Parts: sequence; C-alpha cells; structure tokens
Amino acid sequence: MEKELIRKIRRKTARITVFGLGHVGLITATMFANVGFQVLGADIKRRIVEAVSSGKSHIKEPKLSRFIRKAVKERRLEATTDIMRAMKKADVGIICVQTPLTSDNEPNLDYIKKACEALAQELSRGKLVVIESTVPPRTTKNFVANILEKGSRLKCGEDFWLAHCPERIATGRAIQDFVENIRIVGGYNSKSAQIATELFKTVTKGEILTTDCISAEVAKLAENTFRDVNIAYANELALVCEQIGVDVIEAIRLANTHPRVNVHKPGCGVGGPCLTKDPYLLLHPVGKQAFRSRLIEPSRGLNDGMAEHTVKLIIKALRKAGKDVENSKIVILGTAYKGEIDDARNSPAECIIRKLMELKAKLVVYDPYCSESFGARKAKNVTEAVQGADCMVIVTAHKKFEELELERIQPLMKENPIIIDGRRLVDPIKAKKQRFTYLGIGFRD
Ligand code: SAJ
Repeated sequence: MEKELIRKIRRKTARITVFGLGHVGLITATMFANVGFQVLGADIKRRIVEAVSSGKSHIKEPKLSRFIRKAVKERRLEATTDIMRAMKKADVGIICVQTPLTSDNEPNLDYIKKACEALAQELSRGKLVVIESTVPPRTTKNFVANILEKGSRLKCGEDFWLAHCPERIATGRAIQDFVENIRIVGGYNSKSAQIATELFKTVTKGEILTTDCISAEVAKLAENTFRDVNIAYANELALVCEQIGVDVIEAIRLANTHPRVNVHKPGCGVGGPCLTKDPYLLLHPVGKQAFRSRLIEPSRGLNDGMAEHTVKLIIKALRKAGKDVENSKIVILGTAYKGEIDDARNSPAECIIRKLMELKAKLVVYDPYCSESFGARKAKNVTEAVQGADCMVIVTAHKKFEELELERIQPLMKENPIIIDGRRLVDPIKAKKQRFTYLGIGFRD
C-alpha cells in the first residue's frame, strides 16, 4: 500500500491538501504546487481563501506573490473554506494551523484538534498525514493519532501514516528557508517517516534527517528555546554591563572571538510568533505534568522585561535633561518585531508604546515597512517624526535606522535631544559628537 503512495509522490501525481493558510501553510501549499503537485489549501477564513483563489498572497514574503499567481493560473493551487471535505480527494494532508498559548501560557491545541477532526472525516487507507505546525512534545503520537484513529476507525501506522515535519522558516526569508534548510522528518513509525521523507525530498534541496515524531517535536522546540535563552543571557549581560559602566557590544564582540562562544545580541525585547511561544510549548508535554523550569521560563521573563527596562532608560534620560515623560515628544522608530520585515506580531514596541501612553507622553511612530502603530500617531518619514521631539527610541533593527543622519536630525529636535538605542545601531561616539544624550541597551555613559 505504501509503495503506491510513494510512487504517486515521486511522480507528483499525489494530491495534497494543506490545512491552514497562514505564514507556514501558504508557503507550504505554494511550494508543493510549484514543483508540480495538485494542491488544495483549506482555511476557515473566507478572506484568505478568496485572496489565494484569485492568485494573491495575504502575507508579504519575497517572491511569494509570483509563485502563487503562477500556481493558481496553471490550476495547481486552489483554496477552499470547506475544511470538512478538503481531504476527500487528497492522498496527503498537511496540517499547518496555529498552536497559540492560553492566557496562562499553556498550549491551546483547539486548532490542531479541529483540523484533525475535519481531516479524519475523509481519511481512508493509504493516506499520509503530516503535522507541520509547531506542537508541544507528544502531540503527534498522543493527541493527533488518537483523533485521527477515532474519526476514521483506521489504525495509525498501518492503515494510514503520520509524521511530524516541523517548519523552519523565518519571516522575510521564508521561501529560501523552505527550499534550502535541512528538514527534520519524525515518523509515527518507520514507514511513516520513510513516506514523509519521500514527500519532502520533492520540495527541499536541504538534507532530510529522519527520526521519531517525539524527537522531531523536541528538536524544533529546542532550537527556538536555545535562541530565547541565549538572548536572555545577552540581555542579562547588558544589564550587568550598564551597572559596571562598560559597553556590552564590545564585551560580546570580544567574547565571541572564542571558538566555542556565540552570545546573541541584547535588545529592547524579543518578539515574533516563535521565540515568545516555543519555550512554553517545550515545558508542556501532552498528557504529562508541566515541567517546572529554572532556566527557560525565567529567561522568557527576562526577555519580556526588556521593554520595561527601555522605558526606564527613557525616563532616566529625560529626567537628566530636566524633562518629564508627560508632555515630552517621544519618537518610536520601528514597530516590526525584527529588522527588514513588516510583521508586528508580539513586537516589544507594543509594550513600550502602551507604557509611554499610560505615562501621557506625546508619541509619534515611524516604521518604513510596518503599518502597525499600536494606537500611536504615525509619521510618514523620519524627518516628520523627529520634528520638535525630545527623545528618539530605536526599537526595530531596520537597516535604515543604522543610517540615520544625526547631523540633519539634531537641529530638528528640541534642546538636549536624546537617543535611546534599543538595538544598538547608532555609534555612541557619533551621537555624542552631534550633542545627543545617548543611552543604549548595555551602554551607560
Ligand atoms: N533578537 C534579539 N537578539 C538576537 C536575535 C533576535 O533580541 O540576537 C530578537 C529579535 O529582535 C526579534 C526576536 O528576537 O524580536 C526573534 O528574532 P528571530 O531572528 O529569531 O526571528 P523569528 O522569530 O522570525 O525566528 C525565526 C525562527 N523560525 C522558526 O521558528 C521557524 C527561528 O527558529 C530562526 O532561528 C530565525 O527565524 C532565523 O533563523 O532567522
């Protein structure tokens, strides 16, 4: 039975349904269609389905629009809101729905559950199910398999196959990552892994590493947790350096020349959909007690606290200049959660802006790519934003903010102008030369 599916996959005659057309699902559906498969994308949001059906992308990613337009025109990519029947004609179902957190930072598997229940309706012998969503450990084996078996009355690993192939794409370079990155394929059993490997071989140039599904789940979560903990270390180091009175960037630069050291960059906070969530997923395996972490959870807290620390730096610098936050004009440069993208999900800018609003600052926001302003007034460019401002806060590491023309900006601002550098993009010496008060994360004058 599996030989028939492998044959169809190799010939690209296997039909694929992708459940969830968000960042991960839309890229997955498009890239499988792009190599020649017939793909159906299923999403409950009519707006998304209508956009995809008319060959448009609802997210911004380099080259994505072009690939969608082509796939839709050549009738290899279609979209539907009818998730209950989406699996009917498919040989392969790929689940890419979101796995958000509850208000207590516990995994909410409702979307996975609904997608699996819908898929199970039309699950028959000889099909493959892939979980691409990032999920807590044991989800594939102890949650998904049960729902699929119950809904289809078939035996997982024998009648149908199941694998976890976690996504590894970063916003802003998703297509390149999808095609080039090494892929981890975790099977429910070895046959499931073998078939899923055949599937991903058709779309990736990167190596495929085959393992069991729980190892794949933990590996995916371990990657982002490592980055989050590493950034937390860099942030704590920045706070220590502020107290000592030494520049953390110089200290990290020197430390990283050691062949086995790689300290990440400190900053005014960690945002985005992955690093803010995956550490919590790791600590909540399905059907087991939550792990009481002494490193991972405090690291999350430390990173979350950096936005508040940035506000403290703003207040401190304004006080030093004889000003109050209330009535001061403060410019926020950047609302995207990281540089060069238009995405503001979980951006530290939100916390900084809300806190400053509570303190009644006069706020102006400028981001060259991101339209989100979290309720603050928007400016069209840096010149308009800094007009009569007391303080300029760099929140996002956009390249454009590395090239701020300080000598041109200085005269546009009020007396004793301040730069708070949340991403350490501006050279403190140059800022001082232009008569700015400069405070940055991990830098005290
Ligand atoms: N950040 C720091 N210091 C750093 C690096 C990042 O403060 O040294 C902050 C960023 O400003 C941002 C947040 O952390 O607010 C997240 O940054 P990120 O570069 O990790 O960006 P993401 O969230 O888009 O991460 C994705 C992840 N991909 C997936 O989960 C599929 C991550 O695993 C990748 O390592 C990362 O992209 C990548 O490689 O670019």
